Amino acid sequence: MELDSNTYRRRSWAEPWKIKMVEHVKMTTYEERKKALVEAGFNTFLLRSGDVYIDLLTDSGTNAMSDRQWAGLMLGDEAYAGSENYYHLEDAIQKYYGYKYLVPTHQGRGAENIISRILIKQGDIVPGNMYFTTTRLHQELSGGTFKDIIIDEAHDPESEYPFKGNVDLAKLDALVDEYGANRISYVSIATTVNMAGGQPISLANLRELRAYCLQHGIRIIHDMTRVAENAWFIKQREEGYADKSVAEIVKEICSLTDGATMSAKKDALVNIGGFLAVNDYDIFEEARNLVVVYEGLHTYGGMSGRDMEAVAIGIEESVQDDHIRSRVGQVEYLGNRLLAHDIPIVKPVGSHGVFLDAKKFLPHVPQISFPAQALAAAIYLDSGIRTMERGIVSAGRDKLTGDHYYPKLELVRLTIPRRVYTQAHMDVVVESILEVFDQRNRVLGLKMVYEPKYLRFFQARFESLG
Ligand code: P70
Repeated sequence: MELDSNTYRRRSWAEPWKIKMVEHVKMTTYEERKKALVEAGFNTFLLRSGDVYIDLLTDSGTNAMSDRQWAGLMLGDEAYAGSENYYHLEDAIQKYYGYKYLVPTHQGRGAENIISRILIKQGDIVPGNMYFTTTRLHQELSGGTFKDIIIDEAHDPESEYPFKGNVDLAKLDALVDEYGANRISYVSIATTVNMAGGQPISLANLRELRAYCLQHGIRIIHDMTRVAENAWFIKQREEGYADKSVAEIVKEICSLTDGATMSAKKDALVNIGGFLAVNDYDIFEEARNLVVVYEGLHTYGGMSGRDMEAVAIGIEESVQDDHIRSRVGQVEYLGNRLLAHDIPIVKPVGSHGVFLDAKKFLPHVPQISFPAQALAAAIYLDSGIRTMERGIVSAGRDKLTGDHYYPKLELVRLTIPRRVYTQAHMDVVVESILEVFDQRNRVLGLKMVYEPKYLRFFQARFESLG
């Protein structure tokens, strides 16, 4: 029998790897989970991971490294200065992202601190495609004020717009009119937009933004934490990109920006690491000087040599079409199964997780009783699955009025670590969400009893209202 040449083409998003080593996970009883949850003050960040069955808290630093990355660890050059691995990382960043200069940091927020200190002056405005918690805090600590210029669709969980990470240029233009371009430190662009549900920006929008910014002399600083995932959506959804590789699209995105902060703990498939990358030599020089104050010498930042080696290899693996197809495919599998049961989630399904719409899931819980926090607690109680609140607790307080921000999006994030869980794990997650949905009227909301000053969601404590 003659088989046509397409017969062996891979049709499913099935993983392009097999498992060489396993880590056992623990199943717990309802009583054990209840005790752990109360001890954690109903905050999933405060649970011990030993009490967690499937950990969907974050995709940050929770990735499984490849055999090549583990082998790379053995090539760690732990010289204090001028480590070989630094140069390998620099090569990878130049080759795959196209940025000229590298300043390594211990993780993303280290890079955010440095770039904010360099570019933001007291009283400046920093527009961006939705806030991110650590990014906005560093902007504020440097004297800036973040302004959201993302399109309105991004704040609507029901909108199926394919590029909900896009910038509304009219919103940016209004800020330029009001404050003047010289009070705008830079435009902060994230790929993908975490707080909107892992939603991408299109290249057409980024190109338009670039033209506007060049005209007004405004820089674009790229939060490239999930840039390969953003590139995958461009390949799927944007006209003219279907035949381009993810690697090509990633490079094109980066070329439209002036510099980037990176948490390598996501896209780049490692457990720790990050960097600042810029094209302007003067900014590089200042950053290279500041990094020795906050992170470490400029050839390691906060990373060991072996960490830098793993990041360099991870960057290369992260832009392979097969890898990204399966990574996003798994997230879409989970999202589509939940949608089939009419569970309210942010649409379209995002790149790094599925986001439950807690306002719709628990319509009887007012936002001030922290519905997303309460829902994350209920899911843990049901099954030991750990998720993360991304709503009013994460949004924090207005630094001027002291009142809570009341974000439109009140979400619970089911974040999928890369190369870690199987399709059967995703099925168990669906079972648990369906169970909690059936019993949703029993979830009554929470009261905050301890509130830290900075990034309160990490350590806040709650009590149940019933
Ligand atoms: C998450 C993690 C980190 C992150 C990010 C974007 C778009 C910068 C960073 C900072 C970890 C996290 C951080 C704050 C609150 C909850 C969780 N996101 N930009 O789980 O990078 O963590 O390396 O300093 O997503 O989404 P880093």
